[in-house]
Amino acid sequence: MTPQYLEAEAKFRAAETIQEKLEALEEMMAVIPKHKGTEKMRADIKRRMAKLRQQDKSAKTGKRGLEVHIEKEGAGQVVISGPPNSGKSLLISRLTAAEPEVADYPFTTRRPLPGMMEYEDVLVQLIDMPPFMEGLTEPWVLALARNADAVVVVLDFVGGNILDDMELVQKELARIKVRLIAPNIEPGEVYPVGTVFRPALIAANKIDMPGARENLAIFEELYGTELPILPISAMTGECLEEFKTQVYNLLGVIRVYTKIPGKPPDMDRPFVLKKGSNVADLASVVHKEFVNKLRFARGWGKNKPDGVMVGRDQELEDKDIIELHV
Ligand SMILES: Nc1nc2c(ncn2[C@@H]2O[C@H](COP(=O)(O)OP(=O)(O)O)[C@@H](O)[C@H]2O)c(=O)[nH]1
Ligand SMILES: [Mg+2]
Repeated sequence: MTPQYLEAEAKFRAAETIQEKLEALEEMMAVIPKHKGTEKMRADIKRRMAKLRQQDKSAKTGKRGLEVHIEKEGAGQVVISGPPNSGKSLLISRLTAAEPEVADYPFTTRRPLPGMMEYEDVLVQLIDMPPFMEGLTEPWVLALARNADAVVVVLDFVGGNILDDMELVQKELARIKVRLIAPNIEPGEVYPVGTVFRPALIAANKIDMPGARENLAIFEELYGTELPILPISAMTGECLEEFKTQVYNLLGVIRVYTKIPGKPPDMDRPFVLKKGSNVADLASVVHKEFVNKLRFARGWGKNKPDGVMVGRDQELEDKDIIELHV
């Protein structure tokens, strides 16, 4: 390849916006030697140009440019959202095996990156997200938040302007009628038709830095009654165990262990059910045919003294052990 081509290619790699990428690709196309040996590469450049033009067009017409859907896994899906540079990626890299890029300049994360967080004996899916930006948050980023089971808002309590940042997150979500609420409460006010409510936690990040605690006090005064706020440090690991617990609690799920009569319970693999589920709900996830064939059940756990007989309608609690008799 000629030096001109390599230079254009380097420009492409460094390009940040669709426009810059397109310009670099055009330059690559212009300087690439045109012979049989580069046929494939030229086709590839053309394909990339077409794709970027398409994205550009959809962005301008306000259509959804890119559709991103992430299959839910584990006990629930939680998006890690917030303004640029607040520490989302560092947090994910601490809690999961995912290895997102962490850097002290904004916009390092351009694609959502899921990772699984271990909490006791279950896994919770966390998604590292591109940042929210005033009026510019990509529609698919907002759609992911709408589709998730819960939302964590990571704010930088040192370098960020926390009040503006929080307002920005709420404003962006309001564009697609998503409203953040504390877990386990019923929305009180009247909201626009079609509003969906997502349980949320505010992670007051960078609490290891001087000044962060003072900002936390101010922030708590304004948002403390609306949403749970947990000071953490993705850097030092401070309060990350508590973070895991609170994230799990956002999901509104319970774990139930099953037991075969005469055998010890299977404590390795709980069934994860929505809070409020009953014995019949458990039976249906254990086996399709169990719901109808269920004769009776025995339960161990909270509100269930050792091996008490429970009916199909008996509500289940986190960590119950249930023996299904079919
Ligand atoms: N002191 C301190 N720095 C942090 C903390 N969390 C993240 N950072 C730094 O903040 C910058 C942005 O982090 P990153 O995870 O890339 O932010 P993102 O844009 O929200 O994904 C990096 O330089 C991180 O090292 C923290 O808890 N304390
Ligand atoms: Mg990031």
